[in-house]
Amino acid sequence: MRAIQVLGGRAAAVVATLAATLSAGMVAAQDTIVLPELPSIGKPVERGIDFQPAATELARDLQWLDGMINVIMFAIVALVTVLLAIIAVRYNRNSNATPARFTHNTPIEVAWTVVPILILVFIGAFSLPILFKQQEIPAGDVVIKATGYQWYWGYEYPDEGIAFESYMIGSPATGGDNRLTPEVEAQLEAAGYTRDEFLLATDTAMVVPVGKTIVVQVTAADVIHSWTIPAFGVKQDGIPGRLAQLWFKAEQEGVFFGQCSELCGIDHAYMPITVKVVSEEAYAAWLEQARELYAMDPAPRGVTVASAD
Ligand SMILES: [Cu+2]
Repeated sequence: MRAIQVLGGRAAAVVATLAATLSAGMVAAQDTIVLPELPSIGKPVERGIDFQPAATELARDLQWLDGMINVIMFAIVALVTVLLAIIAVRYNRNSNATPARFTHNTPIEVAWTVVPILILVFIGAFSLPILFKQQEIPAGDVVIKATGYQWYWGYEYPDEGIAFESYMIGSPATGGDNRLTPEVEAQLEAAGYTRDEFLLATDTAMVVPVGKTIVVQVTAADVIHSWTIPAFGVKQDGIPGRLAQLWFKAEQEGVFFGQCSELCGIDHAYMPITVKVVSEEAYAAWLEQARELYAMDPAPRGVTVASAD
């Protein structure tokens, strides 16, 4: 549909964009809007076992919480292991032939009830504020609706009248068959991605300004999908007929990746999420072109899109 639109009346815009694209030395696969070159930050790394670098306060919070709870967990595991070892050595049949036969010890029972309660209250005192911070949705500077489809994501900027789809580079919609062929590799490179970003990179990306509160309304059109960007510390199921929300404020410019995180059918693995965090100026420039290129279908939809504020 976009292609038809472009052919129909956007020839001048396309030519201008194409010229800009060529002069910038990079050609996007389908997305003809040129963005400044961005570092690729939020993605998995070879043999990585840690979190992706936190790019929002939310992600920093929950990575810190994970570390704190890990300390408690390892301390408990160490304590139990030591107790088991002591008992195995000191109270086996050889070293303790006649065992004591009591079955109750009130002080110990009180202690092993109260101490875990205190530990849980301590964890709750830190985890609940972090949970509430994620779940209390602030007024967004930019509101975007993300809709999961089998198997791609659709993005709408209702306040800007923008709507576009985002397909994995190498998926059937971009002329591939979900495999990394030399053609797909060329497509990736042309769009500014590397070979190892196959399965993560999309033809179009959600574009947001750095340092602004972004509210994403997540839903789905067919089955349940899940929208996530690990480096932002956000994940939300998109459920048909419901509108859930998440928010984030990205602190650095760059490209961030996520993948659909709710098993949604045969091509579940091939509907990644690409978010580009750009400067305010670059965002304004992108918006201007996006309003032309991705103009929302003006036909009445019978559905009013909710706004966060
Ligand atoms: Cu999915």
